[in-house]
Amino acid sequence: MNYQLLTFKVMGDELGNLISLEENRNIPFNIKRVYYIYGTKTDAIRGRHSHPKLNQVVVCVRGACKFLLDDGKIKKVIKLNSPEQGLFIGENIWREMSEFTPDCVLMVLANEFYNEDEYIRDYQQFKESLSNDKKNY
Ligand code: T46
Repeated sequence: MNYQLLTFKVMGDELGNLISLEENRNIPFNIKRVYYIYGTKTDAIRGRHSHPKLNQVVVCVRGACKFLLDDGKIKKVIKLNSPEQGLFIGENIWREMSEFTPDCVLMVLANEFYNEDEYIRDYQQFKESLSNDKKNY
């Protein structure tokens, strides 16, 4: 499946901790956009879409939540609860985020600007897009 859990280097000293994120170094793409998600209701389910042409790294800088990742064949649940880790999500992965703690803050780095036309928000369409992809090879 096109995802990876990245572990970042922490610069820690007696004052606290600092983590630096740099494009094409510890973030595996050019960074065009950063957004963050916070104040999510604890019973909310966000996401429920895929991206045919977007790479992202999600960092849970505070609190915790769960990511369900689905490539059409395999489903994987990942708990994010550390600012020292980043979840890389590549192309063609259906994602659903849930079980947000009240203090959860997700910071997301993306390799493209926001484009609503690039979202697939219907699961059946997501499955069809995967078989269309295969036909193109
Ligand atoms: C993803 C997961 C992890 C913008 O105007 N600009 C932006 O850059 C983004 C990301 C969203 N929006 C607007 C579109 C909607 O009106 O903000 C609203 C909420 O977006 P959405 O419902 O897509 O949020 P999530 O939490 O379901 O999904 C987001 C990202 O959209 C998505 O790419 O992978 O976080």
